[in-house]
Amino acid sequence: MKRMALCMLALVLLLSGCSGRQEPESSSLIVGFAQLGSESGWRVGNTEDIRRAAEEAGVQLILKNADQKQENQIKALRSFISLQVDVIAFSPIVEDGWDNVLTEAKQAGIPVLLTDRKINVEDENLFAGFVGSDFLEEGRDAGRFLLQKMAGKQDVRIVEIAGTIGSTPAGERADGFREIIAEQPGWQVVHSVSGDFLRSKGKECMSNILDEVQDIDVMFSHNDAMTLGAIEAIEQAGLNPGKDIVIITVDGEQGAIDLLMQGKINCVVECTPLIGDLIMQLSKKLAAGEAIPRITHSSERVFSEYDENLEHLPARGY
Ligand code: GYE
Repeated sequence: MKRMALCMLALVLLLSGCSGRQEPESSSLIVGFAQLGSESGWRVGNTEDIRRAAEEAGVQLILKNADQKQENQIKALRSFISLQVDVIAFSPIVEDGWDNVLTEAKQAGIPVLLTDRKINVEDENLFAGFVGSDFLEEGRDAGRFLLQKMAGKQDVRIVEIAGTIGSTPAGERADGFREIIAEQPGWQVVHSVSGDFLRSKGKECMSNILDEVQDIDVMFSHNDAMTLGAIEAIEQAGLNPGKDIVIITVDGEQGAIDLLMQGKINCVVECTPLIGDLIMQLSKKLAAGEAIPRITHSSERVFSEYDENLEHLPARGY
């Protein structure tokens, strides 16, 4: 019997050797990833990058897309708990409402990694760490560009097209921006509306605002998708984006960089969705029972009309 088992094992080893393929080291690691939706080019790029990184890292990825609904995301997390995955990673659509399901994950002994957005929970130990952008700094960068662009101007009227209400990027981009422009008492955010990070809503919001007021100096939009929609509305109203209205946007999708080069956008604050490799590295550590940093920020930059050689930028990949 024993001889037979050894022969079988030898045969398996021989066959796997013959295939010439090296099995990835952590092929047994299973990560459940609950994506929040597909609202923007940024998000689609993020999902693709996570799939690519998992494959390259030999991680078995179970990816569920919540189509912009928190209840779907909670359902996905519960299904990962019942499947007993090794690590749960998710990009929370809003900050509140996660205490119960994350308590269940903790009771099941499954470590949780927050990606891209943060949460408010009573017990901070319900998640191991966060990986993503520094949204407060992105808002500050948007404000710093405006200080340079509008230097010396007493009165500046700003429209803000904000992201999803209750989400980390919407809250922190708004706070960071206000922190910087507070230095200028005559500069006011005259309208702030949520376009839910969607191109269609960005267009709708801007066109409603332009029906009411035309003397807008600046639009600060929390993502490129809404910016592209809002620019359509601005052009339909007979105004020149980038000239009549200074346009500041966040993300750095290829479409926004193209409009920056055409002079229709003045400043693009980068927010990278390409965090798949970091997610896989941190997940492997968590699965091995190792500690991870509470916060891992991706590195980012600002692109603006003051940059030279924008045409030599490599393709953005999202
Ligand atoms: O800016 C936006 C996306 O959470 C950082 O979500 C992300 C934001 C990003 O829909 O385009």
